[in-house]
Amino acid sequence: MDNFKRTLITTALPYANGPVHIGHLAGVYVPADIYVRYLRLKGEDAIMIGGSDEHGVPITLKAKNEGVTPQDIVDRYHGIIKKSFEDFGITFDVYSRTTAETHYKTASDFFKTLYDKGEFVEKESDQYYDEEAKQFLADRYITGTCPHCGNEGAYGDQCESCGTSLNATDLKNPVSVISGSTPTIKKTKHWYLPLDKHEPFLKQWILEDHKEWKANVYGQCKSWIDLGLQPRAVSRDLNWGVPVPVEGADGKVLYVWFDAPIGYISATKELTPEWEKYWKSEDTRMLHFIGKDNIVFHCIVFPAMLKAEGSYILPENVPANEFLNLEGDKISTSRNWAVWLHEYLEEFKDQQDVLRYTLAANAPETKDNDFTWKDFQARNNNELVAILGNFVNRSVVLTHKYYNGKIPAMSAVVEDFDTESLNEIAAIVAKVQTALDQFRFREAIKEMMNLARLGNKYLADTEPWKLIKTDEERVKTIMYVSLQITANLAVLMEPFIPFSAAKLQKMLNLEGCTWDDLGRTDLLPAGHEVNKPELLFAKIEDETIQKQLDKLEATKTANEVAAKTVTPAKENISFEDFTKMDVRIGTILEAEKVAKTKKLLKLLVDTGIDQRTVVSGIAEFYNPEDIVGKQVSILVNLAPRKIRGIESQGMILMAEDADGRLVFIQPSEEVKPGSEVR
Ligand code: B3M
Ligand code: ZN
Repeated sequence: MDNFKRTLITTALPYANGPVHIGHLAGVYVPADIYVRYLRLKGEDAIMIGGSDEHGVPITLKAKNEGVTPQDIVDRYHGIIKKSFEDFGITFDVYSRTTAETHYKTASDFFKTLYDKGEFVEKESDQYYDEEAKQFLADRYITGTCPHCGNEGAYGDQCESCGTSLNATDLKNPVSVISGSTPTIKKTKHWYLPLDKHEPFLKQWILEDHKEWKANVYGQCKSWIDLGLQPRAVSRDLNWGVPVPVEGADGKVLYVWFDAPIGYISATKELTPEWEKYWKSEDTRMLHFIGKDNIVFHCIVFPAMLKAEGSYILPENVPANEFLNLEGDKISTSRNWAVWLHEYLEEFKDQQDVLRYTLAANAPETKDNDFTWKDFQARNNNELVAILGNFVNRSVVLTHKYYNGKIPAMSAVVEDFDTESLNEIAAIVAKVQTALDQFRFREAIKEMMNLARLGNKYLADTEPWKLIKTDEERVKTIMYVSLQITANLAVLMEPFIPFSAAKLQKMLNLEGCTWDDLGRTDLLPAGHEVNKPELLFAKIEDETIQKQLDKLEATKTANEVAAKTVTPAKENISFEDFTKMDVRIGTILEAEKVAKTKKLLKLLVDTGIDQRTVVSGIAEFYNPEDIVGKQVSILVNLAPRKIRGIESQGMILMAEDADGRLVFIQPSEEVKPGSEVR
């Protein structure tokens, strides 16, 4: 580990405004947990820091929507998140939260130090202000009409309809979310971290001194730096957060991205009075485990803060991951497109390791990746059950069958294949280690599984169940070898699938092994007794998977309906544009189905002007015989179009509801055909 004496691992602090899902686990917490377990097994001084990020505007908005306080929101989700992590065996040394008292003090002091050192610049800017509520409005507190697509519900920072990112002052007809009034513009003062000033340092430190960082991380840093770094505001006008600790800053709090990374420091303080050893000595190696959307904060902003403060170390590496998608779609909390960890455990009780295994084997390390339930099932059935579980089970079962559960001594009858297989253990362990040292977790877990493959193949090739009748001596050797592979597996599995590792170690009566023991071929000495076999994994049936797929399908349908209910408004048109449409009331004279179609009816309509043929896609909702004589609205000056070979002259206007059901638009009393609609 070079010249480092200890490792400080930080993991992104999830926002406490929703539960955590598989994307969180795959991107940050499973890799970090694998890594810290690995270091602990090696006997190294390593700690893993985590906690909930409990500030920021979305939390205050959620509270407002629910009519509760922000503290209520974060209390609720901090609890849920913390429990999910525990359930999945994510072994934080401390899991804190940014509303903790220690954190307020730490963040506040940090700001004060930078302030006193003159590390900030103060600037005035224009900001929307709600005169009724008497407060400045964060971008998310303003809605208005998107200047690009006309969506009336666009936010001050982004239009979710067309995806454009906006400045609050771009919105047309801005409205305050708090009071519903039209906000005014007022001047406000904020403190900025002058990243431009730190640019030369960051350039050297990242682009020259850390060329070994993952390509996705290095690349993102490079493009930020190449664009030129700008001062960043570190305060906000908001009443939820750590108050800005200087005079005249009433109503201002630290920007959430300023206080959140300091949360790593506060949590370490909670963990140990020796926290400075981890944060302030050059022989500590600090690693930030994060997702790709957090790269700029951890590689540029936070290091600039730490550098400006002066007494802290900087991260040695930031092994950020890309995103995990779900069944081909972006995971989204608002669209409920996710596999929530607490829900997973309801369906797959005690099967944490299956998810840990799948997510690590499929980790989005170099590019975005997709989680599919089919792949999850295949990983479980074809790998965990068929290879690992099967091998381990056969070793233990045969040991009981042939030797009453006692490890046999290796006999004098040894073939090359036996020795080669024993030697292969250390070779595989070395590969796992190399991959872990380089944060290549997919490869590491693949190699771990290769040890099980080795064992499985060894048993299949040697077939002790056949030899037992003819060559008892060789079988002793075979069983000895496969039990050593099993024992090594029990230890090697630990960082990746800790629940199963613990189960297997218990089954083998194997205790206290460390990473250095791996590769040994006497982990289970002759005469050592193992316990009764227990299955480590169970097959997952198609029905179980189908249930999950159905659940997602239902979410999709619900989202489509919801999206339709609130179709965004179209762009404004002029009155002239409107008058171009000639809409009349007409009477349906004849109706018949268009052959070989499901949806189309051919209608003859009296428009008052003439009688004309119109093809209309309403056959799923109306029978031809029921609609003859009905009055309907018809756009008569739509250019004629051929539909299924029939010339359609105009269009019947229909109302369409969220389910796609079509109904006629009729005058409330009978009028003369040809009456104009306007
Ligand atoms: N809460 C953002 C996120 O969850 C943020 C991370 C903070 S890490 C200091 O993506
Ligand atoms: Zn828009």
